[in-house]
Amino acid sequence: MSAVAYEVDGEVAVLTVNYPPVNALSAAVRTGLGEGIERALADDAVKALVILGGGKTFIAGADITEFGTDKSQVKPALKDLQKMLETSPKLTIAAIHGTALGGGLELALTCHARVAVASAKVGLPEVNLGILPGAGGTQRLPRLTGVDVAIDLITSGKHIPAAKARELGVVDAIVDDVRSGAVAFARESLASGKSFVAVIDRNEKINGIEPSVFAEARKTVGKKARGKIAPMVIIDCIEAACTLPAAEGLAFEAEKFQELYASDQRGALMHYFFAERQARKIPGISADVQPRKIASCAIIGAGTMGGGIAMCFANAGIPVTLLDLNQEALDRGIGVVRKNYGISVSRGSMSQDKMDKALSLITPTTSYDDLAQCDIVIEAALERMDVKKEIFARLDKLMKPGAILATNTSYLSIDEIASATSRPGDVVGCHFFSPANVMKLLENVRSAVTSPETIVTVMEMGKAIGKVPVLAGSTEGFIGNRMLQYYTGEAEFLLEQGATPEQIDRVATKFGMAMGPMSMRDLAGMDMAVVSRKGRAASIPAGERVSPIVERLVEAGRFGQKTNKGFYRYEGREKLSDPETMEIIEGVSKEFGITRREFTDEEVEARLFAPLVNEGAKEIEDGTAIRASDIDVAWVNGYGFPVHRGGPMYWGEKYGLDKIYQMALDAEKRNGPRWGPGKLLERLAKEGKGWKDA
Ligand code: TC6
Repeated sequence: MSAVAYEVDGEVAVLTVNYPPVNALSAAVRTGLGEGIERALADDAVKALVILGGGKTFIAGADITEFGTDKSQVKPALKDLQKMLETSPKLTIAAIHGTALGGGLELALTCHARVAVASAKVGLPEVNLGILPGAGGTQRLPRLTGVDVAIDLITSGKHIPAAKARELGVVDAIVDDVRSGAVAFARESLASGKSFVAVIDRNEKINGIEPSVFAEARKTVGKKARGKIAPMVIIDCIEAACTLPAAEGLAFEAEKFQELYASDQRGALMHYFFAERQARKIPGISADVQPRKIASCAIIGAGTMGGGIAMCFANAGIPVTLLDLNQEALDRGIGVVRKNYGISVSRGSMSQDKMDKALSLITPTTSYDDLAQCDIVIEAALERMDVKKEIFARLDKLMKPGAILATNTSYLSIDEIASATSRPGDVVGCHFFSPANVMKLLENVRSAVTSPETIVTVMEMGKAIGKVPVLAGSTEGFIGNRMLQYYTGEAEFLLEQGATPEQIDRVATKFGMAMGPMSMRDLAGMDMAVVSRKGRAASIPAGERVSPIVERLVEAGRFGQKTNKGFYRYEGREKLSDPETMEIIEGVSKEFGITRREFTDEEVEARLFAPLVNEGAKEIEDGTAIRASDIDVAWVNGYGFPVHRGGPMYWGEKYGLDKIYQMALDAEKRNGPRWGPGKLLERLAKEGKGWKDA
């Protein structure tokens, strides 16, 4: 059966793409569309043709699963279809519902007109895959929207709603019903004799653009891109649209597309795209297991974390009851939530209306009784096992049957917390990252007895509240924080051996990390690190080294940004090097008889990230992480790991698991047993294999 259905409705041929899940432009779809367009053009009774998507959506882009395969070479190519549509003597109309993305929108841009239902969204998100809209997107979109808007849309990959698309001229009309609306639009256009100019021939909005527009864009976009190459190349293409004749602009774009397609970043970003979707699939849980409904949520603790979590649910339209036992703390918590929403409104990223609606969904309370009927309760109280167990014993008695009992702990055992209840199958970790209303990662943590239904529910819930959920097992620190200690730990060992805070941070940010490890410590507060390290001291085996640099800085009153000095000295927002820090670091080197030496940036980079990979491999080995790509998803969304590097495990495999293994052996000698390689890494390194063989 063809992937494209062909029907004739009076004078209008209707081509419906039926290729679930997202009607991507696979070989089958391109073949079906090619045949359908030819048939419509050959039929004298047909005067116009409409292209629409069957099921949930219009065409969501090129078929990424066919990239690099023989199928991607099957004719007609997308460009052949576009040529047929753009030069068709009969009227061609794209009828959009769901999403028209990437190649899907580019196909629509070669139709003579586009109509959309109000709920539809359009966008050119190729940048998120490390490529650019290589089917004319960078040449046609600016001709409709103007240059500034096109730069914003294509370099960010954002999806815009139909009303906005209409305002920008991307869509010609909003219709109530996608099919009948498009057919009616076609009939009216035929009846009125209205003529449409092909988008590629419209030059009013791209004429006379000053070069300074692109120079400015390169500055702004460059800052956000943090090492990603595609956004910058996209600006080059849009500039070409404004400076070259159309055919040459299209050729320039095609050449740049090929360059990006061949880049390592494209490989990494496509890995990440599939990794994020794979992370939602939990082996061993049957597809018959249905999630429970989460229509209300309770949160215990109105501190920074609890307030942030409340915002996530309220933003998704789910009512939240926020509990704190102390009225003053509750008022303060709600005040912070209100202030955070206020900032979003003042920045224009949220409307006042939306803020009011979100706030109205958050009900503060000091009474546990108000929580009983909620579908999920998330505890975000003090990070102490005795406190958590007491709360969970209470929740066990209080909450309605079937409620999910979740804890936001960042490292405590879910099994032990669950043991305080009579329904351990309903107990799970929902570890949000600070600030919870901003950070995308939701690390869901199962105990040995968390029920499949509970797991499926929190994974679905994560997606519903706009998070990227990853499932972890309950070992200390779960996936992310368990690895983090080796990253920050190695950074401190590098300091002892001769690197400087400035060099380490520079290498990390050049690599693409949102922030270097030393600046991160200063931001989080080193006094906190000292407390947490004391708490974990018992789990550190004898003979293992922990650098005392952080403790020494704290002893010298250098807590971080809050005391205006930590690894750096701060004057207002300015971060400055401080010789006193170096004296402290050099003092530690001397005390431990470590000869300081210079490090190349390459050495620092490898030393910083290799321990993450080593610990990640151990997490796969002991079941804390289901697969290597889940670790990548966690690190990209929770720890600022650059997505265009694919995540630490992807990076590690590219760098060489054999080298990571050798580095772990060296680290074991220097720092102690926990730094050594596990069995899995050893096997993969010795057999020359990768994570898929784990
Ligand atoms: C392009 O067009 C380049 C053009 C240049 C010229 C050549 N192909 O995200 P979901 C699968 S590049 C193949 O969970 P949602 C996805 O893997 C492309 N498969 O659903 C998943 O499969 P699974 C530009 C695709 O409802 C399933 O669909 N376009 C594609 O939350 C459901 O996905 C994009 O970058 C695809 N293009 O969101 C759009 N897209 O079930 C990328 C999705 O086996 N896609 N799948 O795991 C999206 O942003 C979202 O998928 C969505 C639907 C908004 C379309």
